[in-house]
Order: sequence, then C-alpha cells, then structure tokens
Amino acid sequence: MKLMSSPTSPFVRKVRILIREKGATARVEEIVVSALADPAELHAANPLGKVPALALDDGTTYFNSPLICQYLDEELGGHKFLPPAGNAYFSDMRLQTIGDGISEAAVSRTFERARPEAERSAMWTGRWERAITRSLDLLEADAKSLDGEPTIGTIAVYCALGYLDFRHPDMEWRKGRTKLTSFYDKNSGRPAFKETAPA
Ligand SMILES: N[C@@H](CCC(=O)N[C@@H](CS)C(=O)NCC(=O)O)C(=O)O
Repeated sequence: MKLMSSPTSPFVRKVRILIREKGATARVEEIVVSALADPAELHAANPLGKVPALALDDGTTYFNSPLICQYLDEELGGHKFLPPAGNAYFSDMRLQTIGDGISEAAVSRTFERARPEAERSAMWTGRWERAITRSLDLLEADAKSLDGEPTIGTIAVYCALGYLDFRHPDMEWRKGRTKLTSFYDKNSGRPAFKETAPA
C-alpha cells in the first residue's frame, strides 16, 4: 500500500508515527507529494486533494487521518493504538479531535501567512489563534488524560504541539503550560517521534 505523504503535515506525521511504532515501515510505501501542486496521484487517492491519503494494492483508497489510522491500527496488527470500544475509545477520539483541531487551526494560520499581506484576514487569524489557545489550556487542565503509553489521541496532540514549534514558535505554547510541556518532552525521545520531526 502507498501513503501520500508530506514531511511537514501534522496529520501525515500521526500516520507515520503509528506505522513506525508498529515496526511496519516495510509494508507502507511513503510517497512525498505537495498537495498544493495538485498532483494527479494524490487526487486519484483523495478527491479532496489533501494529505495523508492511503491507496491499497486492490485500488481501495482511504483519506482523512483518523480513518487511515484506524485502518492501519487493524491492518498492521501488533500493539493497538486505538482503545477498544467503550468510554476509553470515546475519550481517546475526543483527544484526537482536539489535537487535530489545533493542527487544523495552525495549518490555516500557516496558509494565511503565505498569502499577500493585503489579502490576509485578521478576523480569521484571530479566531484560529483563540481556538488554539483555548484548546491548549483545556489540555493543560486535563493533562492526566495524556498520561501513559501513546494512543492515537496522545499522538495527535503531540503532532499538533510539534507543528506549533515548527511553524508558529511565536505562539509560545509552552508558556504557563508545564504539564503539557512535560508530556511533550517525555514523548520526544521515542524513535518514531524523533524520526518524523518536521523538516
Ligand atoms: N482532516 C484532514 C486534514 C488534512 C489536511 O488538512 N492536510 C493538509 C496538509 S497539513 C493539506 O493537504 N492541505 C491541502 C489543501 O487544503 O488543499 C486529515 O486529518 O487528514
């Protein structure tokens, strides 16, 4: 199977960490594409034109990182990163949604900054920044939900924080968030997290 990939996307990074944590890099060919260049290969795998997208050998395609992660968690076997059905599952999906939501707002801020200054919207930029700040504060207040071995939810949060470091250091997400900082530092030594750091 082939993963349409990008070295900077926090959504792709979630999938790449999962693959590495499972020791399954030989089973997934990672193809780096630039979504903004609209490559035909990406559109064939995801009509929405976004990375990550997964193309199976039988022609089936999956897109949107939560779905790809759920599929790979089953398909690649080994240790499970999605909890079984029940409260733990919903808590973890909630965590993943917060992590992905921070990434979405942060990616929007990146794209907005790349536009000519006269076309940038202060209104939207402000909304994205406030959404990121509120979500980080919620995670700090509920940091015990980040304890333990990685799950898809905590991986999503980690990738969002890594993306903020990479593209938006001016937001200073660590400031006043010691618990979130220690969660981040604790996971940063894992080989799968190190190898996939955005470059
Ligand atoms: N909800 C999607 C978001 C994916 C996404 O926004 N990917 C960005 C890169 S970080 C992209 O490909 N953007 C291209 C575009 O919006 O056209 C997921 O979780 O996979």
